[in-house]
Amino acid sequence: MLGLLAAAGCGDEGPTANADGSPPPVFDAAPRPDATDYDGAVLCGADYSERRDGSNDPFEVANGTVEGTSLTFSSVSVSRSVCGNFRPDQANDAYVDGDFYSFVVAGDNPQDLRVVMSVPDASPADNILLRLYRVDAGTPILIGSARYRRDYAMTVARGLEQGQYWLGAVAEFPARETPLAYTLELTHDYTECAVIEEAPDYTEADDGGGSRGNDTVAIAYPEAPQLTSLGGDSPETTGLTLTPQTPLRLSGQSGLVASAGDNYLDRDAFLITTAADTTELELVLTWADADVDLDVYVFAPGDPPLDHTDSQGVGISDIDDEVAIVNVDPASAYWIWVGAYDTTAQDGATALPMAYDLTLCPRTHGVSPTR
Ligand SMILES: [Ca+2]
Ligand SMILES: [Ca+2]
Ligand SMILES: [Ca+2]
Ligand SMILES: [Ca+2]
Repeated sequence: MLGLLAAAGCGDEGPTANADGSPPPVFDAAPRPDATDYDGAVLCGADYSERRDGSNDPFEVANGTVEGTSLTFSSVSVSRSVCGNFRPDQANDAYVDGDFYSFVVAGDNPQDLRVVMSVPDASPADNILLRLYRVDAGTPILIGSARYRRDYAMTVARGLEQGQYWLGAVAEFPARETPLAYTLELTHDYTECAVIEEAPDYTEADDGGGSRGNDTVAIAYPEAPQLTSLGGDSPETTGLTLTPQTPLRLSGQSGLVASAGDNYLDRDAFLITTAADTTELELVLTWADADVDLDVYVFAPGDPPLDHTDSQGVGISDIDDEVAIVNVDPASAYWIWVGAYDTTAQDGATALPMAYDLTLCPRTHGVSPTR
């Protein structure tokens, strides 16, 4: 379905350190009227600390440029960290504060990168986003995006080739009264979610002859996902609980049906519950190599505009084997949804109906699974 999102408004690399090693000049914009005058320096013990808040946003700030960190990530890196502040005096029309940092992936071997944002003083009222971009010929391409939920935001990007990348830390409205400190940590992704070959733990059963029995959610881009207007459809009741280190397999069939008005053909929803210690979920959707583009989403039950899959980034693509790693709450119900993207106007989706498998790997976030 969606291709990678090209972001506009990029600028040149920010200033690097002076020859004597001292910090680069600060190009902060003039303070806004009535803005609280915060000290721009951030001291947090990370490998790199934010230095020029007023100009480190190439997207929404005039003459803004990405803040160069000089950080390199390679196969010998243990971890790299960046810290900064969301500052209310940085607010613009789009959001409260956007901080963008560049770093380099080095070496001949592709890197599996896991970026985790922590904001110790965040409250549920804060709207915080984590972004990851690959820079291609000077243009930043969004390859990962995640919303801060409960106590972390995370995006995982595998197989990163050497080159320049950007991190983005964005605080949306409402603005706080005071700055909010955050840390971004880059580590090697250590997880694995192997496709299950054994018999499925649950097989789609309630779609009916017309493949509409379990649709439940419609997605018409760029609108947020919504309940279908079909009436009478409901998610498959799998009865399954997602327990850390216990992968499960769901199987289904994407039927040969026309669109009901949105961007998808057959849509299949499955109701599933997380265990008390499940706080991260990886999903691997597989199907035969043929002319069908399947996508997977994770929604709050009954509330599809609340899409937990916003972290999938590169997972939203037209390549086979969709992979998504999402932040989930413990002991909570979710709707897991598989849809066939409608490419019939381009004479596509010719391989329907198509059987698919969904391997679900639940984890406790931050706890290393056996590899
Ligand atoms: Ca900023
Ligand atoms: Ca900032
Ligand atoms: Ca189906
Ligand atoms: Ca269906």
